[in-house]
Formats: sequence, structure tokens, C-alpha cells
Amino acid sequence: MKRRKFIQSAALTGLGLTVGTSLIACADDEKSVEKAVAVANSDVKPTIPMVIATWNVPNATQKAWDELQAGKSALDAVEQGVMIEEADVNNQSVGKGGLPDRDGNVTLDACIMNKEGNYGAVVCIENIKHPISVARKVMEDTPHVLLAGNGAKQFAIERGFKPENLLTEASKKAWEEWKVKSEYKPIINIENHDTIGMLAIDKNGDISGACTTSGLAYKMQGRVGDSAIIGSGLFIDNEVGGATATGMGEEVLKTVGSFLIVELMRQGKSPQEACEEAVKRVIKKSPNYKDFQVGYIAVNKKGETGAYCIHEWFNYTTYQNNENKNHKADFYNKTK
Ligand code: SD4
Repeated sequence: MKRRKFIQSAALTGLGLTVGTSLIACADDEKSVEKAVAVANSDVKPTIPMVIATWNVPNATQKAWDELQAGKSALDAVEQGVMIEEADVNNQSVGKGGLPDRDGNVTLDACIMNKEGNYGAVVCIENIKHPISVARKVMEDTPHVLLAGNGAKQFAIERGFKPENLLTEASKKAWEEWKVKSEYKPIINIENHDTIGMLAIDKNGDISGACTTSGLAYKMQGRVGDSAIIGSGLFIDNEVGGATATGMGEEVLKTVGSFLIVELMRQGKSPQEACEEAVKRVIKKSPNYKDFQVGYIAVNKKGETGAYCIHEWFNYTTYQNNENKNHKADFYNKTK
């Protein structure tokens, strides 16, 4: 099925939520994605340093790559990289400009993990454009690993983050249009999945990861997904590699997908095999898998990458071998 057709029928059948805004926005460059995939699958040898991120985020991977080239750590690279998407008001699934919950509040989740296996996260934080940097401060400056809601916001303000309105006119308009027919229950058909999860390996061979999102659009107030939860949206083990997720957070949480992928790689699976196994675990547990998307990316210590998802058109970006490239992920549901 062609991408544009997929998007249309997805919206009609209930998969509409599973399609990311950037994916919709670039519905016209189907050919260039396919070309990139063909090249990517044929000749990329794993090398480090490297960066891999969910979705089509060349500016974010470029920034992370530049950090690595400047000799910065993988931790700096992933933080700086995902900040590009947090600040981009056109990305309606991350940071400023994110689509709000059903009551109009933009609430953000983010987490970061470093090579020592330390973790910091914020969930349901409001009015702070760069939750990933607050997550890093939680990791580095507090005895805790996870701050939520108002406490996270107060902590951020104490650390010098400036509170601001994150609801842009475009996202407000989209929410107002949604409200016309809204029912006060989770409506999965309108979500989108452009969370950015990023993994990087620096010149020393050390790995770190970051994941940041505004979560599912029009979620219930207070809803927290997988993205900021260790082992689900992100997991790093510097002995093995890392993994990160996008898609229906509830399903990723139920199967602790990123931790699973890293453990499977520890047992000898390639990143690709491990991502496929984690997606199949979701499918096994959820007979309604046709109604939602889950996608994973992973990298091992050699810089070998993997990606897999339930439905076609999840894509990801790598900066490796001096090339910044978008790739289409292989997928489970091949029934047309
Ligand atoms: C969540 N996994 O909150 C996130 C959603 C997502 O792009 O991937 N959005 O469930």
C-alpha cells in the first residue's frame, strides 16, 4: 500500500493515531525514504561514533553528530540532539507546540540515561520547553530519579528554567477542532507518534540515550506514557547497547520493551532480531494490535543498528559513517 493511501485508510480504520505528524507532513517524499532505505540496507557498515533516532529528524541527528565530532560525550550529544525537536514548534508531539491533553494542557515526559546506567526523568511537566534538560538535572543534582507534575516544574524553575506557554496557536486550533466531537474517554484514533528517542555512541565507545514527548494527543489529564519510564521508552546498558521506543505507550509499558531488547542483545541477538522479538511480544499480548503502532530502534556496542514496528511507515534517522540518513523500518503487519 502506498504511503498516502495508508494514511487515509489508517485515519478511517482507527490507525490514524498511529501515524506521526512528521510522517504525515512528509507524505510526499515516499520515494526519497525508499531510496534511502535501499542504500542503507545495502552498504552501511557499523562504525562509531554514531547516532540513531526515531522518525525523520535530520536536524536533531546533525546536532548530536556535531557534538560527538567536537569530542563531547554521548550524553551531551543526545541531550543537545533531542532539544532540537523540543524547540521545534512544528513538531506537535514533542516539547513546545506539542498537542495538549483533552483539557488543553501541554504535559511533557522525558528521560535520559548515561553510560553508568544512571537515569533521570520528568513526567507530566508543564510550561518547560526542555524537559530533557530537567531530566538530566534530576539525574545529576538530586537523590531521585523521577519527578512528576508540579514538583518537576518547581524544580526546573529553581534551576533557572523559564516557564512559558507551550500551547501554540496551531496546537490550540487542532485541540479546539478535536473538542467538537470529543467524548471524555481515550480516543486513540487521533493520536500521533513522533516522540523522539535518540541513542548515541561517542568516540570512547560509550553509549547514552534520551527520549522526550508530549505523549498521546488529547490524553486524559495526568496520563503518563512509556517515554520517560526506564526500561520501557528507553534503556541503556553500556556493556551491551541501548533501545528506545515510539508509539502506543501503554503497550510498550506492558512489555517493558526497551529493557527487553537490551537483554535480548545481551543474550546474543542482533539489534534487529531483538527489536523484532520485542514487537512480537506486544502483538502476542494484544489481540487488537491492528489498532495501534509500536516501533523500536536499537544499537549494540559495535554500532550495529536495528528497527522494527507493527505497521508500515515507521522510520528512523541515523548519523553514521559521515552520513545523515533516513530509513524505513521493516514491519510486522504485511496484510494489505
Ligand atoms: C506515549 N510513546 O506517550 C509516547 C507517544 C509517542 O510520538 O510515541 N508519540 O505513549
